[in-house]
Amino acid sequence: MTTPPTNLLDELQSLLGPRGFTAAASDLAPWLTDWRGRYRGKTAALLSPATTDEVQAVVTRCAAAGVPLVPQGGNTSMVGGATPPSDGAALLLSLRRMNAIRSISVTDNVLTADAGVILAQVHDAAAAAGRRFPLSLASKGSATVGGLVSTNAGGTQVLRFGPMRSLVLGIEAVMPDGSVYEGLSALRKDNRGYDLRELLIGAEGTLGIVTAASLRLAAAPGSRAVAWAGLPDPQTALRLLRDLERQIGEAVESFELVPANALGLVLRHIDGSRAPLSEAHAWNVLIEAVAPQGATDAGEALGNALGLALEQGLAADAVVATSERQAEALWRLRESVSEAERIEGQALKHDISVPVSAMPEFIETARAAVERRYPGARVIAFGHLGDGNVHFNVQAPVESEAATWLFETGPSVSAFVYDLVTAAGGSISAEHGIGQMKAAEYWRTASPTRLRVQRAIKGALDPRNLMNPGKLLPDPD
Ligand code: 2HG
Ligand code: ZN
Repeated sequence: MTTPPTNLLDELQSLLGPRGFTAAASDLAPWLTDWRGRYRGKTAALLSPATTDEVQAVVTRCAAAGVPLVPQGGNTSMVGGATPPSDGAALLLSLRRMNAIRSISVTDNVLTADAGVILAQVHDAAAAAGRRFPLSLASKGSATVGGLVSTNAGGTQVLRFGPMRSLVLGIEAVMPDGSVYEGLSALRKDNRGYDLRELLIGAEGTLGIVTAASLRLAAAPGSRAVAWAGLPDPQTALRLLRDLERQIGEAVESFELVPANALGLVLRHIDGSRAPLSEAHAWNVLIEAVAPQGATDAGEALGNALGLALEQGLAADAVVATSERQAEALWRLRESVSEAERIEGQALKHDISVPVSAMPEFIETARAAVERRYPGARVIAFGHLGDGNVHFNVQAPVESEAATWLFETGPSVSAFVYDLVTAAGGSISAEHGIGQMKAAEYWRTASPTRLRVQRAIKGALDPRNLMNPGKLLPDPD
């Protein structure tokens, strides 16, 4: 692979102007490394088009020159999905300047946003229109619409509303040949054969550049309540979830599992965090319940339901936040787990899923198996229990040199975890995608038919492998 030719760079520079083109090392640096600091890439220039027409012009010119593009949004990928390859052959294509909310229709319940719009901006715009966009995650202040679509992001409200795939009604994208797929849509029903929208969601930028999306909105909530409960094990946690759903149904929107070791990291590393319950518990759950407008206050409903659950021994202790500030503080404990883990030291991340019913036992048996086979390894399994998805992260033994352990032992630990997941009928990527981090393990564990069909799709749409090379699928030989 060679670096992009100078005449192409000159052409792109005059096309995009000073705000849309930079080759200065200091401008490039922040975007060449992922959030976790695990991958470092190289590129000759950062391209920041401001419109779909400009993206189209960039893709067309790069396709003609045979130069690959790596699309990037908020750069919060957990799997090195938005980091350019280290050979410097690809150009980095940032969508962050495309940051307009194009339209909102409260009648259609649809918000259409450019790819570079940040999730928090979508939340605010939906709220200002008396609606809400029901997908949230810890990186909501930086994750962009394009990245959320391209990774089929999940987050903490999947329990009720599903991941991005359930919330994207339409997509506009520039395809690898430079044509524009004008698929923005308010349609709830559209059965015209193969669905390009479904293909582009979760494609990790390997089939085209998402430039905008039409997002489904939900009714604004009447009230919300956030609670924290302590309990002995994941089995009890799942029983508690099902009991709360029996009592207050769909009001339960989030049910997040936090083990004592994850909470411990947050309390140690995150300023201003305080233990929510008077005693420590082996496991905790954060619960959010939302009531529609005109219904009983969510706090009252959740408080009563938790009271009955406590009487049945489905939790050892629980507290319901009595103010928005307390509710935010509880959420902050949960949403800071990644950051606290990062401060503690690099971890091996495995965002895995198994059927919900199997998850409690999986967590305990897999944890015991990993700790037996890799003495001193610290398993931190937290997250979206109600979706059958936890982050089964593994930190190096305290006494080890973490970087060396991760380098030498990490691949074997990950393969071990993925074999357990595969044997349990699960997925090695429930949320974060494959990126570059999991590519080899994905090819190792996926069925031949699945890989063959995925490669055929890639080959049909991007035969020269110019869209985010090195991610998701193996580079053609
Ligand atoms: C979460 O659920 C994110 O907080 C990040 O998906 C998980 O850091 C992780 O492993
Ligand atoms: Zn997650």
